[in-house]
Amino acid sequence: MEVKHIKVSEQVQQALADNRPVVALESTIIAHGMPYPQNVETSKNVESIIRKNGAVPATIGIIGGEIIVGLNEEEIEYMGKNGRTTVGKASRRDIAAMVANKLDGATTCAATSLIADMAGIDVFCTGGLGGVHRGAEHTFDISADLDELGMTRTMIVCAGAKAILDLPKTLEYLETKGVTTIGYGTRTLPAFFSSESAYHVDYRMDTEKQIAETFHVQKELGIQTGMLVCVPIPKEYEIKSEEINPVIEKAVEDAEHDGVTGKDSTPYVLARVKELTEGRSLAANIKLVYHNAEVAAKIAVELCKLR
Ligand code: PSU
Ligand code: MN
Repeated sequence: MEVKHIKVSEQVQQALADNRPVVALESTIIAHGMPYPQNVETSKNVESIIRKNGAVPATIGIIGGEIIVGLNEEEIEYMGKNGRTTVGKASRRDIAAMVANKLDGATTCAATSLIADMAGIDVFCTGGLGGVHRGAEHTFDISADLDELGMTRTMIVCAGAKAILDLPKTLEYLETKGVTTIGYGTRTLPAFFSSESAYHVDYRMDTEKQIAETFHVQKELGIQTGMLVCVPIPKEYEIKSEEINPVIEKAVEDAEHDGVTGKDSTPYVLARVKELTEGRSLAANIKLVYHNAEVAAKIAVELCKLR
């Protein structure tokens, strides 16, 4: 399918035309979510894990106003190196402005799932989803990721939401938007660094096939919402909530103290948590993304069998 302003790489185009599995990946995690050069290295490894599990990776970003689905190695390097300078953070609201003004943008979960849908890709894999921020009753800070899930038919595979967010409010909001939340092998909502939280997802599903079938039925019914699949971080890499939550609280306080708001809030808190844990949070973040990539690729493989 051809969409104006979107360049789909040849590999991805071919895979889609042949009904072979494709997994979309975001670039905000590269440009703003992790430091260089670990970001670029992680992104390359994620792509190779997706390939090993039978799917074609399609990392999405905007360079010089061109929306690219399937960034090549050079382009990923460019995103990873320039995240703090020229490459902005692109959510739904930013896409047209960046394209028209020939800017660089790293796409968030919201923008990536929207562009994936435009390109005909069903499954999108990331680390953590944005959500309702703590104190949202005062700041109104609710990630556009949640509304996007409510209106775009992409499946997002992630490790749940970070405890920098208000998890119960995030779940309430998803319910309001009509988004099904699925726990991969778990009934509790994974909390990113920790494999469990005190809150429940809607459904526990233990196989990729079950998840693919559910998504397929939703599409057959023409229900115009996304679906959220939460994969717990493997136990051996998790940081227990007793340990990580006080760190997160400190990072959120520091953000408030420094007057950080809006789109700068998430990257600030992520970087601060990394400093405070002396890099342990980054190591856990990388491991969970690898695991998500494996699960997402397997779901994409199962989905192709249903079409
Ligand atoms: N959470 C993470 N790592 C990330 C992000 C969220 O653990 O890199 C990024 C994702 O791209 C997500 C975005 O879509 O931050 C959400 O930002 P905001 O809260 O400003 O909507
Ligand atoms: Mn926000």
